[in-house]
Amino acid sequence: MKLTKIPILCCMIGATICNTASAQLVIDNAQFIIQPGATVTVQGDVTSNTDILGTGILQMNGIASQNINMNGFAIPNLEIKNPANVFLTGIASVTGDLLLTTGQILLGSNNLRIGNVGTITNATSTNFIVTNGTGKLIKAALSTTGFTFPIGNSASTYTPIAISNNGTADSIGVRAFANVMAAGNSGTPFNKEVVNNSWDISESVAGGSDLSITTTWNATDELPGFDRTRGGLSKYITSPAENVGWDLLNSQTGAATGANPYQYTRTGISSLGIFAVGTRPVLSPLLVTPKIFLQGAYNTVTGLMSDNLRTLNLIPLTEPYSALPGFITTPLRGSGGGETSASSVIGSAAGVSTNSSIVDWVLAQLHDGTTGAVISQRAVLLKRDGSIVETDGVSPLNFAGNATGNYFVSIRHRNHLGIRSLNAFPLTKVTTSPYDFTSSLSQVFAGAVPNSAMSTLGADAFGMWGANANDDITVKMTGFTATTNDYLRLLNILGSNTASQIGVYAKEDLNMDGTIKMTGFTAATNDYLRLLNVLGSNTASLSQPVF
Ligand SMILES: [Ca+2]
Ligand SMILES: [Ca+2]
Ligand SMILES: [Ca+2]
Repeated sequence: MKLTKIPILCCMIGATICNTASAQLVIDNAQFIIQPGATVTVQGDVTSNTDILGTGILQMNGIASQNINMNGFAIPNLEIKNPANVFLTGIASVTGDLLLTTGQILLGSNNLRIGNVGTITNATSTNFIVTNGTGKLIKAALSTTGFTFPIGNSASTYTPIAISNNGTADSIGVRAFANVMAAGNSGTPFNKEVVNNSWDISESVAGGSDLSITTTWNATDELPGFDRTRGGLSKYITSPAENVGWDLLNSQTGAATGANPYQYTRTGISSLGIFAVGTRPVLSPLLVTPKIFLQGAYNTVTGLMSDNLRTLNLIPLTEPYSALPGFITTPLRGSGGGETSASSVIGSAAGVSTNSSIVDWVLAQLHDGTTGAVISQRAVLLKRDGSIVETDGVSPLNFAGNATGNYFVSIRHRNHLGIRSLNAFPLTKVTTSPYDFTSSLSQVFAGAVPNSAMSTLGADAFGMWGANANDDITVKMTGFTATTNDYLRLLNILGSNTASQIGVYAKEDLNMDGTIKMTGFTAATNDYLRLLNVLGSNTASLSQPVF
């Protein structure tokens, strides 16, 4: 049927059906009116260069796939009833209702606009709008009433998003696309710990929006490691430069609602862009590069620490602190416990020793800059030159999920006394802040203990006191039990002072060479002599300040 340049009243009031079986409906500058109550059924393609008038229904009812090219013009009501799906080949709008009876609409590069009072009904996990290109589903005049965008990034991935707007009503457009990428709409896709979908949300008139957004996904959309008990909905910020990146804070994370599908809701959104659901990868970064030395592994000649545990393949691939008393005792949102690395980073597979080779795991803690309370913690890696890095052995330590601000930072190690920065200092999101604990005793909090908070390892080199074998915060050789006396702890683990344990990753290995023994002529081989050297005498003691 081709209508050209003459007003035609097709389908009068009533139930009259205008059936264009298998043929195309082409409207070329004609006045085409579908009267109230009428349905125009089309089994071929629809092409128009003008609005379809009236308030009846245009029904796409083919058995093979159909195309709609409205060239930007409007359809009063549209019904999709085609299991082979309908493709949008030009921009279109629906002023009334879009009824999804059977099948999907694939937008490709074209926007589909739902008018001011328009609706979409009967969307399901199989009947929805596929945003398989740059085209968006747009709702005009979106206000407090709210609107659910029944979209998915493929025919089999249904990730609808519901939006209401407490701000100035505006046309809001959304598309879903596969993957969550490091830079929002570009960069490396994350391969774990996210729902594998992003939502790109935009407004017609910049500013004035105050959105509440609820994203929905299925368990099959979740990548390994995603924890829906402590995730959230994150936005990728593109400006200002110092704030670029995913913005989710630990305080905004929690348990998802629903039971497959699941949902997260976030309110008060005034700046639109790309949103994603996840855990650590989409948390707001907070970067710091501490530098510390461990007395037990420090070589006064080279000024580096030994990486014997790495070359002997003794460093566990999962952090040790969760299994030790007194370290990770309180679960904190978004961080702390269960960090893993790879043998290519912390094993002999990493190759010959360099200044950047990994010495051991340390536990880093972030403290509130006012109260000093621990608010985040993370097990990370220590390099031979003293710098502390992420579990990949390269990236700056990331206390993800904490906002830019002033914080104290402390470092703990399984057989050394912990240290904390003397003052709170500024940490930011994009640029890492160095903090060199090794340069001066005045870098660390001294507390009320009689000893210095760090050991003097050499000229201008200070490090964490070593030789703490027994899970407490003192180093001493006095006391009647192994729980207070580090010497007795050493003796107890060996059974006798001539026994040894070889190839171990243990707190009692005070010189961090992979062996526990009390024989040998120097502190480099004899853990007892290491203890004695740290203390200076067998009646001395050292304590860690309380922080
Ligand atoms: Ca706006
Ligand atoms: Ca001790
Ligand atoms: Ca040893």
